[in-house]
Amino acid sequence: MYKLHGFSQSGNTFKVAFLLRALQQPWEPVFVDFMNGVTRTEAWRAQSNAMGEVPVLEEDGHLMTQSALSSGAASTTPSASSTSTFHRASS
Ligand SMILES: N[C@@H](CCC(=O)N[C@@H](CS)C(=O)NCC(=O)O)C(=O)O
Repeated sequence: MYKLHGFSQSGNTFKVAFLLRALQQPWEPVFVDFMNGVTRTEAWRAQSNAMGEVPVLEEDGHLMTQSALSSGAASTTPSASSTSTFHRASS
């Protein structure tokens, strides 16, 4: 199941959540306390997103960033039967 790290006021998080719903993929939200600066910590940059941003989409422990890329990749995925709905930038 996908885990979407972000927060509800984030338009970039919303884009990915919208896509997951549209593709009928099971997912769960993981709240990131953006307003209190979590994404600007060294820990966040080291463990989640070196850019210091949300959203981060997690699948089986693999982290994906950049909402537009995941949306674009999914829109060009030829079949819903693919192993993964999202293409991974690092594989
Ligand atoms: N290109 C990134 C942009 C993500 C982005 O800008 N997210 C905002 C929240 S909606 C953020 O984390 N900004 C970091 C900051 O303002 O410190 C994407 O599409 O995922």
